[in-house]
Amino acid sequence: SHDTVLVSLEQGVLRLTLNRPDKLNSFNEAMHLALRAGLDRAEQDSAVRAVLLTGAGRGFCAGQDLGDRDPRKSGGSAPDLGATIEQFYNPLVRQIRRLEKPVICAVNGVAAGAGANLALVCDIVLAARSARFIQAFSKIGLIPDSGGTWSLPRLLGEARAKALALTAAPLNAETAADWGLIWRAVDDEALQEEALKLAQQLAQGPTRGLGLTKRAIQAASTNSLDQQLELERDLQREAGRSHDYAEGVAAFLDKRPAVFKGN
Ligand code: T3D
Repeated sequence: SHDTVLVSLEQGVLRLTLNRPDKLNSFNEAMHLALRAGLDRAEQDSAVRAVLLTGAGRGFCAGQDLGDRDPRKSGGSAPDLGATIEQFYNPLVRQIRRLEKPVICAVNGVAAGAGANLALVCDIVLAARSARFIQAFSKIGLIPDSGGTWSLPRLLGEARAKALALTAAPLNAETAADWGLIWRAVDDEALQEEALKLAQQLAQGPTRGLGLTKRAIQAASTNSLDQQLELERDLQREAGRSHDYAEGVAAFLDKRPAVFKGN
C-alpha cells in the first residue's frame, strides 16, 4: 500500500507530507496512524528539531474522508463520531500541542473541516495565496472539531469564529493572515521554499528554549498573570541551564553567530 504520509528528515527538519492527493489528503485511519507515527518520531528523536507539516497535490487536507462515512453503507445505524474523535483527532491535536519543538504548517491548498483545524493548532502557519480555510462542518450537520471551537474564538474572537463556523464561508489566505488566524500568506510558488527556510532556521535554534517558549505561551490561556509569571520564572530557570543559552551569551559577547546544538 502507498504511504499516506511522506516522511523525510533533512537538517533537523522532519517533513510530514499528507499524501492522499486524489482525496485532497482527507483523513482515513491509515493516514491518522501514519501522521501519529511521524509525530511520535518527532517527540522521540533528538535529531528532529522542527516539524514541517504540508500536503501533496493541490490540497492541504479536506478533513475526514467522507467516503468512510457513507450512511447508506452503515446498515442504518449512526456512527459514533465521538469515538473516532477520541481515538484519532483528539490525540493528534494533543500531540502537536505537547511537542516541545516548533511545528510549522505549510497550507499548500484548501484546508477544510478537521484539515483546517489541524493547521490552526500548529505553531506557525504559512499558507499559499490560493489556499482557503473552510469550516466545512456545518454543511454536513457537524460542529467544528480538532480544536476548532477553541482555536477560532481565541485567534479571531467570537464574531468571526461564529460566522465562519455557522456559514462554512471560505476564508482566503490573505484575509486569514490579516485577521491573525495564520502567520503569513505566501505566493504559491514560493510556499514550500519559504516554509522550509523557516523550519530550518528554527531547527538550528536553541531547541530547549523554543520548546519552553511554546509551552509558556500555550499555558497563558488558562493562567492568571500571577500564575504565568511564576511559570516564566520556572521555565526561565530551566532555559538558563541549557548549553544553548551559554552558547548564545558567549557568541553575543564574542560578536560571532551562535551555534546551537539543541540542548
Ligand atoms: O467522521 C468523523 O470521524 C468525525 C470527524 C469529522 C472531521 C471532519 O473533517 S468533518 C468535515 C469533512 N470534510 C468536508 O466536509 C469537506 C468535503 N470537501 C469539500 O467540501 C470540497 O472537496 C473542498 C471544498 C474541500 C474542495 O473543493 P474542490 O471543488 O476544490 O474539490 P472537489 O472536487 O470537491 O474534491 C476533489 C476530490 O477530492 C473529489 O473526488 P473525485 O470526484 O475527484 O473523485 C472529492 O470527492 C474528493 N474529496 C474532497 N474532500 C473529500 C473528498 N473525498 C472524501 N472525503 C472528503 N472530505
